[in-house]
Amino acid sequence: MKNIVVLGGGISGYGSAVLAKKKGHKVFLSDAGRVAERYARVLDEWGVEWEQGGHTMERILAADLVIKSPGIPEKADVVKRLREQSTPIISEMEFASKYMGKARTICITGSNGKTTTTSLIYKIMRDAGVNVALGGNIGESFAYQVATAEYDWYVLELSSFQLDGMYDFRADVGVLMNITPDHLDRYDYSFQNYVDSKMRIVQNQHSRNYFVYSADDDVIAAEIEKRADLRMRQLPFAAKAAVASGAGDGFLSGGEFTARVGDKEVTIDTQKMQIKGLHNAYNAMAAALATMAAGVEPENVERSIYEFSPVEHRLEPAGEKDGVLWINDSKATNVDSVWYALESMTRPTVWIAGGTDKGNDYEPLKGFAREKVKALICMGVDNDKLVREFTGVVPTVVSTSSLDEAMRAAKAEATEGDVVLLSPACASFDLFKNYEQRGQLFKEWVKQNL
Ligand code: UMA
Ligand code: ADP
Repeated sequence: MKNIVVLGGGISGYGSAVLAKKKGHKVFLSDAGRVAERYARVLDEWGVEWEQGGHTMERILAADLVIKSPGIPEKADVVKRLREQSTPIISEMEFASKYMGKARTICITGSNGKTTTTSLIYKIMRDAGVNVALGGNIGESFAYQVATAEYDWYVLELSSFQLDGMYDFRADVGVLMNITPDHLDRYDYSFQNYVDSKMRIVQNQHSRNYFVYSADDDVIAAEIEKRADLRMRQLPFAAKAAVASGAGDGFLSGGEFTARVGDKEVTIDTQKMQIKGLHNAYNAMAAALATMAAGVEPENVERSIYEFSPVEHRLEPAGEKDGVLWINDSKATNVDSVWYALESMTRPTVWIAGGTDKGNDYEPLKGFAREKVKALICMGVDNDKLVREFTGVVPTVVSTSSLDEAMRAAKAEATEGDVVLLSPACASFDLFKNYEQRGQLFKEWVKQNL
């Protein structure tokens, strides 16, 4: 029995606390803010001691082991104090993996495409009749599921914050979609620190494990080049140039991709998929490789990929009226995800962007903007930078400061055959609670005003 402290009482923390309690440890959960009613109830039901509104340092510093919620940064005072006295600090994933028995994991990370790829992998596994759960940076917490049910496979979306607290954990199948700058405020503004965090997806993998990764991503390719010690079976996927691997690979050419693992392969016509664009072809290739590595038969993989529809707020069609299609891509909170959104547009586009800028470099978007965007509607408290960057690049730039104003402006600009695309490249916190609320309000407006 260990004296375990769980920091943070959100979805990650309450699940960790329940699992630790179930496994017979002494548990104390501490939250500097408020613990939601629904989590408080579960903690009480399981007899977990907890506090909110502050961290009682004396009690926390007495822990043998701390499980830290991913949203709590290294620079938080409580974390610094624990580091000073070398208390082990791990993530929920690291902790829960110790109790999952013989279950195996497919773990997905990357700067963009995690949720889409994770959801698609989960669907393929479930449709194939596998006893599988979904967790990590999505849905119910991994730890809570380990505490309350038994599964053969876990499909886990992993953020860099979760990977940071993982040491002994080993993914049976690791998937790395891409690495582009994000969350640098948590990594001392060093891109390499963030890259190192993402590369933890391969740590401890041995020769029976699989690593699915984008061979088109220069950052990943450079990291693999540096690592002579990688012993797992590599499954690269690519669209630029085929990269063959003995274990298997995926390659997209002429709108069709073939994914092969060992002697099994599947061919997918991306035109027939419901998720569109080059990025979604990457996501589907990764999902096909990962699930075939987990033993799913190619015909099952094929059927589920064609059935899969966009996840909410990711290039999600929200309605069409008078020949104008409205698309909700509210989850596009960085430049790279917008690049893929614009890449996938096949009709003249009225583009709604803006919000809290994270130090964005808009240069990579200007090519597609010139080619496809007829009007940019800036939606934010401070639109100066966007207006400056795109004036002269697109024919019309309109500055607005509310969703209603932005939507009216978009409607006025759009004519038959156009798309109105909400793909902000920015966080939502200036005008909205989060990206979900921004996407929800977009969809409601479309429903009520078309
Ligand atoms: N808190 C403290 N002390 C502090 C700071 C915060 O106690 O110094 C408390 C807060 O008061 C709050 C709790 O910590 O009650 C919140 O913890 P958290 O921010 O880690 O949030 P959770 O609800 O536990 O959700 C987390 C992930 N959130 C983040 O990484 C920010 C969820 O990912 C994840 O699904 C969940 O754990 C289960 O593992 C969400 C996310 O936004 C989807 N992820 C980021 C992203 O996708 O960009 C990385
Ligand atoms: P994540 O969970 O990593 O944030 P999502 O699947 O939620 O990824 O997608 C986030 C945003 O990135 C959406 O706007 C989506 O259209 C875009 N996107 C999805 N897959 C990719 C990819 N492979 N590369 C770049 N952008 C992507």
